[in-house]
Amino acid sequence: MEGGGGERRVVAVGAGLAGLAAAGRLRGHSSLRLLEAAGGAGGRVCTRPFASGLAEMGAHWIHGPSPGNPVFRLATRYGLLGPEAAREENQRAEVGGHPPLPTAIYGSSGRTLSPQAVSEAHDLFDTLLASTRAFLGAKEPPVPSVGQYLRAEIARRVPALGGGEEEARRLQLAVLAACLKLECCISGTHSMDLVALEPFGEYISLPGLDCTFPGGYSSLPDRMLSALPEGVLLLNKAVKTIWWRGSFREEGDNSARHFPVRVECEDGDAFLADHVIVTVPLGFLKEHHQDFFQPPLPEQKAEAIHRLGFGTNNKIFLEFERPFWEPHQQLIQVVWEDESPLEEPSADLEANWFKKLVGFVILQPPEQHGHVLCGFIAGKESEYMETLSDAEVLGTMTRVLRTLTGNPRLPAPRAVLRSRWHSAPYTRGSYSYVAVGSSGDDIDVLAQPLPEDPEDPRPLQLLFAGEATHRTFYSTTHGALLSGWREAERLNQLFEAPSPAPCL
Ligand code: 6YU
Repeated sequence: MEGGGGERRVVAVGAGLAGLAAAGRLRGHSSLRLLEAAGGAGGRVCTRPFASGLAEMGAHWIHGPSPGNPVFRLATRYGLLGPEAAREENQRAEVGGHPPLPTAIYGSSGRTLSPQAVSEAHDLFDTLLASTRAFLGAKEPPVPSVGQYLRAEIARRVPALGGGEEEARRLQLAVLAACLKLECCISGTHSMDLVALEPFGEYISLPGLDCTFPGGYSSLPDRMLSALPEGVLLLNKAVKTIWWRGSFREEGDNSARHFPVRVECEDGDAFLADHVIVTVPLGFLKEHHQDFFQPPLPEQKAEAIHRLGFGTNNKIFLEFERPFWEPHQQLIQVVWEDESPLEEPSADLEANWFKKLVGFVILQPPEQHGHVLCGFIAGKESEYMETLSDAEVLGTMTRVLRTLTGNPRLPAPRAVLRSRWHSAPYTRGSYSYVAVGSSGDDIDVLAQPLPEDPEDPRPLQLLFAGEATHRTFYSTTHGALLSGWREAERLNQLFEAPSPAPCL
């Protein structure tokens, strides 16, 4: 069956935002199944109860909440956002992905650093980061990675840093090292040395002051799910193998109806389909694509999967009996005063993993959340943290905070909760980035449906969605949502096209 008319069976794999968006947009199919490995929908949008409020284990903010952002539009339509997000001046704010929030900066010597003391380094870092955009389209960027470029520029400016004073210069370098770590969290990578310089400017930051969901980010996938017909979503249905380019018939069906795709699940169930929309994370594809698709993916697609980056960014939530921070503060930034971006960071994960922690978001308002900090940590140190017990993480965080506050008797947090995205078997990390050796073209190759030949009589057997398939909004919820709509529209167009001669 091709083109319009006849039975059209569609299976979508993965019920994150991309899968839910695709399922909600499809028209003209006769049967749709959304298969999800986990026990609930939402994927990397995952709100959990913690303390007296909620904790976002995955996506935290709408990045760039403004009319150009489809997540913002949908959340507004569903009435899921607070009054701040509705304010037009907030929607117009251009912050380039780095919203200015009231911040306390804690140094490892146990003192709080004044904003003036660190502004030189912050301003320099912002300027250098913005200058990376100039390399978009460059045939020969000066160095392969964002990290190498930033460090080379920092090295050139060292003599002038801190007004030439040795101690002040060391502090500026330590702040620059902290800025680099924050950038690792934003890009979801172990090191900015892994992030390609030339395509870095292709990522688009939308205007708007990042906002959160008062009822939890999961309220969005919950609403999207409630709009789907009952029975479409099947939970705890991990897909094991997608057989494509085949000719499969339902058991006991003696009609001439054959399907090109058979989706086989871990539990032995199987679903025959004309089209499968694959929305599993790039981390899962990296680990499993060779067995997950039979026959295996074409070489070009497999290479794109290998080349693109997928790293880890985790959160550590800590609940305190009483706040040790000022009520108006929203962020705590951490500076290890002996660090420099010009020196190799320690490779001893066991001894030093916690130094990769960039700081904490203070969950607001305390009446809703209790006194809760949300720490961010990326890279191998974050993956090492996943292997520790809750008690070990809580103990280390207590020691770190005692050092940073200079208060050896600071009470320990009373509860801890952390994400473990690298260990999650159906995710294997947090989100994608364009790695050295890769480019935006690889994102497009990943998004390309199969079979490749547009004249194939059984077109669009495999379609690919998910955040890692969006060339300018990768790593975000809006990228995921748009990618799902994109693939649904691709099928809708096929279904609406005039039907060629039937060919069974
Ligand atoms: C955003 C934010 N955010 C923090 C953290 C994380 C992410 N993101 P899904 O994985 O959701 O769905 C796939 C499903 O498939 C899943 O349910 C699986 O169980 C299932 N599956 C897998 N295998 C299967 C199988 N075999 N069978 C059946 N099912 C299977 N985004 O907009 N704001 O604040 C953050 C953050 C810790 C982990 C984020 C944020 C990323 C989003 O969460 C993510 O993109 C989407 O939810 C993915 O949806 P999906 O449907 O594609 O996959 C220059 C430059 C810089 C570039 N980066 C800048 C942006 C920074 C990104 N922001 C990150 C920050 C935070 C805090």
